[in-house]
Amino acid sequence: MTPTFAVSLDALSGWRTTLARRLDEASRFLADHELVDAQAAAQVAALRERLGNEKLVVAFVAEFSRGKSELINAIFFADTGRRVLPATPGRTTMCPVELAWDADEPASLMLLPIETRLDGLSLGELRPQRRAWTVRELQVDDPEKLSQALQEVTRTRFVSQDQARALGFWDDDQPDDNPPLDDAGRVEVPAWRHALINYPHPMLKQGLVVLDTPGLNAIGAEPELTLSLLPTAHATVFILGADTGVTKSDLGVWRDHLSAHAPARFVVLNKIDALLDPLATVEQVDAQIAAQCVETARTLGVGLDRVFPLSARQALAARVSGDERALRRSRLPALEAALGAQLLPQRRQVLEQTVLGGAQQLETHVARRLGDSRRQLAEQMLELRGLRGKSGAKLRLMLQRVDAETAEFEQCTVRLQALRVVHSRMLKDALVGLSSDRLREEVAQMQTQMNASLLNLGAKKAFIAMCARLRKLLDDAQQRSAEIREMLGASFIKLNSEFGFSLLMTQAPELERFSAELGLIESSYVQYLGLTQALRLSQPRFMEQFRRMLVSKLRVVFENASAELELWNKATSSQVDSQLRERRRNFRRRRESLERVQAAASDLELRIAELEAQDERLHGFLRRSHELLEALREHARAGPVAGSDLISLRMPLADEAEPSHVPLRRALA
Ligand SMILES: Nc1nc2c(ncn2[C@@H]2O[C@H](COP(=O)(O)OP(=O)(O)OP(=O)(O)O)[C@@H](O)[C@H]2O)c(=O)[nH]1
Ligand SMILES: [Mg+2]
Repeated sequence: MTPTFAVSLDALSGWRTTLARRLDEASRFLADHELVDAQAAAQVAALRERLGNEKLVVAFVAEFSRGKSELINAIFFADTGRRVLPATPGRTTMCPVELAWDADEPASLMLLPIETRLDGLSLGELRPQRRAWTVRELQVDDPEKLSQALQEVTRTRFVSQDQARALGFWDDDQPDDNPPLDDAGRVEVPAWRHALINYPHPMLKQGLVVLDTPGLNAIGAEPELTLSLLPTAHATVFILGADTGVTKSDLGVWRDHLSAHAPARFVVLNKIDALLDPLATVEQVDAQIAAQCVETARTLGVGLDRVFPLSARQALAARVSGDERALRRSRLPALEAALGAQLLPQRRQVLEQTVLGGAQQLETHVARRLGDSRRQLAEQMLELRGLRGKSGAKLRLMLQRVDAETAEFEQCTVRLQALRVVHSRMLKDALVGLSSDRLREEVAQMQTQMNASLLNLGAKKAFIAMCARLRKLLDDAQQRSAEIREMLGASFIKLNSEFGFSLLMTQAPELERFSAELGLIESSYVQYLGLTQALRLSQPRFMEQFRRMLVSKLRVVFENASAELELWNKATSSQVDSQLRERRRNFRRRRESLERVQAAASDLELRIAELEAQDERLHGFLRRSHELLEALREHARAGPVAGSDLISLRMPLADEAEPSHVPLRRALA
């Protein structure tokens, strides 16, 4: 049997937890023994953060009343024994509702008042501003109270026409789409702009985020929802009513918001229970459902395997009463299985690659660090062994040689200084194109072009032109980082041969990933600009909101690209610093051991034995780091296993099997 979505999600999350634990074990060992520098430690921390906070967003999108909320109830909340999200006639979800779990916060409902639209701040900017939100604690163990509290997402208010216009719910140019007026001439608008439900549901605890949306064709839909939340969702479930078929407005929602995100779209033909007909046989009804699925797939241009006929209402009722047969009849399990089969392998692959790459980098880092230390130990041993039976005069000569070699080595500092100057200038040049100032300039230029065109009809063109300029900036940065790599590579070869460094050039960061992200933003915004809604951009308030949202999205891409470039450069130059430090320490050590041997000849054998023991210990560190990182990689490659027992996968903890608990520096003391 195909595992259900919940079981697959469970397996994924169990896998992630184990990966995080293995990474913790490895990184604890590396830190305890000082086998990583600050840069590598930062990389470990970033990887750890990703493993812990990975989110999986599933959005439910449809016209009004197709059964989005009911379907979410059936998939996620049936265990409460009742309907939790409002989904009965007349209880329309008025604002986007995000369900997630953040263990650092109490279970709560956070509501953003609709008036916040007037300030022009985007949802992204308002998210961290707690004061902007109305917070209600949720009583999760009382389903009745819980469901009562959540009724809040259906709340509306009546405002004057002018206020409605200012809030974006009234458009004089599109009178047909405007909401009806009450007797006093007032307009009914949503009370809230966005709702966040922090709820300790097992699936939400595992990093799932569920997005319930209000009917999208409605005038006044939040641009942030269509431009930011939907395009970044990992899967989108589009819902139709079997009783209504694909209506014109359903098609509008599909075309405007979903047609661009092909790989993770699911189409649900809900309410198949409404097709039951006392005068028809079961087979006849089934044939009718099948025919409707074919028709739907054809109209929307998706594969038939993407269309899922079901009844959310029956599924919820069946789950609440624990009736397995009725649940199968509702046909919900097929959708859940498909969601699991689509999403989880994709997530798994991303995480696996991240972990494998991270572990490999760490291992290279550790091997290099330990390799350097061991090489230096070997040199010292060779030198001391050569002293066996040597006279005092010979010892003095050797001391002089160490001093001469030290002086010769110190000449590298001038060269390193010059290298640093060139490197930092090149880096600065590479980063300037990714700066936020530069980004702002580009957006400002786009805006000037948009404003110059009549009714913003040239908006799309100006936007596409700006994206092309931004892509060029990313390409330039990539080109410059290749130049940096070339320059450093050539210098490293010289430094290695002239001064005995073992500097290693790593791959320059790939900025293509950021170009791809830019492409994603471009395609979702182009879609938006192409809509009839684009006319709304002629309203200054919407234009401002659009600009802010765009800038905040682009800033993330550029900041990440710039951070990655900087990190790589830092890691590369910190390699030089740490080797320089290590080499100096080594010269000092050589001098000290010669001095000690000079003081008492009997110390010689003792010192040699000490060095041998140190080397043995370092070898043990190397072996153990390899074991720990290999265990991490192996687990990453194995992937999630449904129903796996985490305990049985347990590796011995670092302290149980490790040769000794001594940091690298002390091991060498
Ligand atoms: N017969 C039948 N009715 C259903 C089914 N699913 C939902 N409904 C009903 O359809 C109506 C709308 O359901 P909701 O879940 O509120 O729909 P929605 O898409 O969230 O609607 P909005 O929040 O208004 O956008 C409610 O009266 C539900 O009880 C179903 O599978 N069969
Ligand atoms: Mg709803």
